[in-house]
Amino acid sequence: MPTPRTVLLTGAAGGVGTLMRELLPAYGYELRLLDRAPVEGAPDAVVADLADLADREALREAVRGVDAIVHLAGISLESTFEKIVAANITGLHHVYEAAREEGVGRIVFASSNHAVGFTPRPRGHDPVIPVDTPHRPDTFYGLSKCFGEDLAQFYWDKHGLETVSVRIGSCFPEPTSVRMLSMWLSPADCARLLHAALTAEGVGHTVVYGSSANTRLWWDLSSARALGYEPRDDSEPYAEGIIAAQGLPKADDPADAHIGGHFCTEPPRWPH
Ligand code: NAI
Ligand code: 15L
Repeated sequence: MPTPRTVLLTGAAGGVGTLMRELLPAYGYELRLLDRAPVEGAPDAVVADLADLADREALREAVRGVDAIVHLAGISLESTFEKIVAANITGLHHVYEAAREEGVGRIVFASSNHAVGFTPRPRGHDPVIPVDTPHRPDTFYGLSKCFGEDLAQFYWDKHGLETVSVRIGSCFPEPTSVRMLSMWLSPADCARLLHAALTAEGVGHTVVYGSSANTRLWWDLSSARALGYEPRDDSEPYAEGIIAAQGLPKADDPADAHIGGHFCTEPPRWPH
């Protein structure tokens, strides 16, 4: 795959989108930005003026002429089933249809650790979690990411549209919890991983875990490394401070039993 020049970045106003808007241009990409919320500092660059994933025409216009899509937009936490369906299932379908109709060859899809959130955390000398571990969603949100990975596989098998599904751990400027010492994806490593996912040859549909080279890593980065991803960051320098402030997880706390953490145990927090 020749390095794509023009990349549509959906969810550009969000946390990861904001970080990637700053970091991806250094790899030579010209970003086209899409979000339903205003993208601070880049109003002129937003195509289709505050486009929602529900708007098929706006999406089609947004993808026209781009070489690839980094799809971050959507509901990023647990919500009502209806809201999740609208943005993460119907909206995702609209993105894939727009890409198919406009001949865009590759999508990098922001999947999540919550697609496999009920997977038990490895303890002691347990092997790390392989990328082909069964889906075990911990929320409607995680369930939508499982659907997204299957949709990606379907569009590859049926239409030859390639996807790298990145099961992102926790992508924030710094790790802020003991759990994140295992899951952290530094912004710089996120940009490295997205660049690898955009440029690797013949990915078909590839699923990778998205974390930095954390000392306390729970999952297997080999499918990401096979794309050319070489993480350079490690959460370990933050460990002493975080553990001193928060303590180590208690072995009998159910929120600490699975990789999805509190997503596995907290009751829904949205109004019914
Ligand atoms: P975020 O919630 O900060 O950003 C999501 C963006 O999508 C927002 O700017 C929002 O306005 C936009 N959006 C939501 N629904 C939309 C719609 N219907 N039409 C157009 N735009 C819409 O989320 P964040 O943290 O930046 O995550 C980005 C992606 O990565 C999400 O898909 C999330 O599920 C995934 N992810 C993020 C992780 C993280 O650590 N930040 C971990 C795992 C997955
Ligand atoms: C996610 O999927 C969320 O989008 C993000 O906000 C974090 O909660 C992250 O997972 C995590 O598990 O830390």
